[in-house]
Amino acid sequence: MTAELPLFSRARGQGDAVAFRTLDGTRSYRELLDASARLATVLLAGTADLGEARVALLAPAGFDYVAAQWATWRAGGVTVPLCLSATETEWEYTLTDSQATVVVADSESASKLAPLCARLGVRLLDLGRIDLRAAPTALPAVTSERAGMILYTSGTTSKPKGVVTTHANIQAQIESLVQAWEWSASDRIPLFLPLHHIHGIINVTSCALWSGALVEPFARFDAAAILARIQADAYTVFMAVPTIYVKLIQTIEAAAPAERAEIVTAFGRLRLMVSGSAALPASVHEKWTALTSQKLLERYGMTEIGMGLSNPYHGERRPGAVGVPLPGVELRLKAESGAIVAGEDEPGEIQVRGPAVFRAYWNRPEATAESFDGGWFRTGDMAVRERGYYRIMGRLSVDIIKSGGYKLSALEIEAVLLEHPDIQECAVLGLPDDVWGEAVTAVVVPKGRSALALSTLREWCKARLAPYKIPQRLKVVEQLPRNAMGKVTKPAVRALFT
Ligand code: MLC
Ligand code: AMP
Repeated sequence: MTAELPLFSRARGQGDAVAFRTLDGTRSYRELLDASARLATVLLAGTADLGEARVALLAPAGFDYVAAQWATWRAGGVTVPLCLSATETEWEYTLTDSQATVVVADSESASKLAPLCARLGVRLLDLGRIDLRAAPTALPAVTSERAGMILYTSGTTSKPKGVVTTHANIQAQIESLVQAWEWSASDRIPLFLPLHHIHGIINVTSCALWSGALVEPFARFDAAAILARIQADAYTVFMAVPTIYVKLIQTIEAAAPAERAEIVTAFGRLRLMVSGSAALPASVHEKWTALTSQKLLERYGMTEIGMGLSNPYHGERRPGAVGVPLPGVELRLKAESGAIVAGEDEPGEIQVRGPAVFRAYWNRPEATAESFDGGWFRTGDMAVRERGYYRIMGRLSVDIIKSGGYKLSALEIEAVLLEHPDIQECAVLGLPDDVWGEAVTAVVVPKGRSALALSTLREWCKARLAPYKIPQRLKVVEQLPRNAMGKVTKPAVRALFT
């Protein structure tokens, strides 16, 4: 047998252990390896190695999704996960920017993508229709320095950038968490986070499958369905974004007293509950502990670096703090003065180095070069170290919004809003919100006397932006605040709300 990546040799050792469990039954590690080898053979279509060709994936979380991801990696390709709720324009951008040559999709997604793939000349494989009966062929030897994944992340540019990670980066991201949070083959975890971001891909799915654990996928986050499984003691580990904890608290508080007591006791039996992808308000942390007696473990990460900081598995989990560097992560704070922060209580930008840090932004050498400072990745997040633990203070860029754990670019949303026939000018920002962390807010100057309402604007946006990017609030103004140079300044726009 040819040399294979450790993820697959480890899976081989799991044999018939259950990898996925749903209402329809279970699927084993052996089945996952077999299905992915057959699908890899179809992807290869007679060639020896995909040679880092980009294979886009669009399917709900589950066995088929991971079989397609593993097939791509085993055939020597690079996965480009697409967002299930994106618009056709957004899919087109990701497919063309990544120069994907194949899309693998479930039948429902395949029918949505068919016209686009035909127009772009991209091969479309429908997971519901592929004939996987033929025996798998020999698969190429894929070394860990090769690229494995491109994840699109919004940032300080209008269009999302592709973050290229190698198999070695992916492995380092996984191993760091498996070690720190003591993953084992006896773990069971629900998966309800989207699979086009690392929280769902690495922290939940890949860490579980690396460890021989069990994943229970859901088509979407559905509080009632998940709480029923919690009551059935289905899991040992739980990972979510802060918005989900807020929504769970609301659901638990609305439950009848007997059911409520059962749910909170069942949560108390989990061995680990993690929050990340956005700031967990200390009040939510404390409320969760009061309700369930679980101390949430908050950690900090980013698509480009994997996870960087974490409260300890054993030891104090401090509300409002993100703990200390994870295994394998070198981290420093760089002050505005340019000096490296030496002690405590002095803020600086988080910069990270180590084997988990991504290789480059896809086809953007300048953006890649700008994002490194002498080999250290500049996260754009500010933090301070207090009594041994780091605390995130905010972001350097005013144009990045975090809503429900999704990172959004204000510039991207502004560019779309400016296409609206009744909008003259606009500024988009994230305003504090108890449920979403930040709520996407549009401040617009209408053209002439046009009337603009939030409901019609949201409706108009639906064809152009994924649902979570669509403004939740709207303020119509006669003019945007400008500085002496005539430039719109976001802090002044923000001040309109205070
Ligand atoms: C959904 N909506 C959102 C939204 N998600 N609006 C703003 N921000 C969001 N994030 C909209 C829906 O379109 C809908 O609009 C309305 O809100 C209510 O929808 P819902 O169905 O009740 O919401 P729900 O589906 O429950 O979504 C909530 C959520 C989801 C928290 C489950 O946002 C989510 O999966 N977030 C996780 C994102 C993630 O994985 N980020 C990790 C990035 S990696 P309407 O008009 O239809 O009513 C990263 C690195 C790291 O950050 O450190 O991990
Ligand atoms: P993404 O680019 O989607 O991977 O999002 C990464 C960003 O999420 C980071 O740069 C932070 O701004 C934010 N983030 C992740 N975890 C936390 C956390 N625990 N607290 C505050 N912000 C966080």
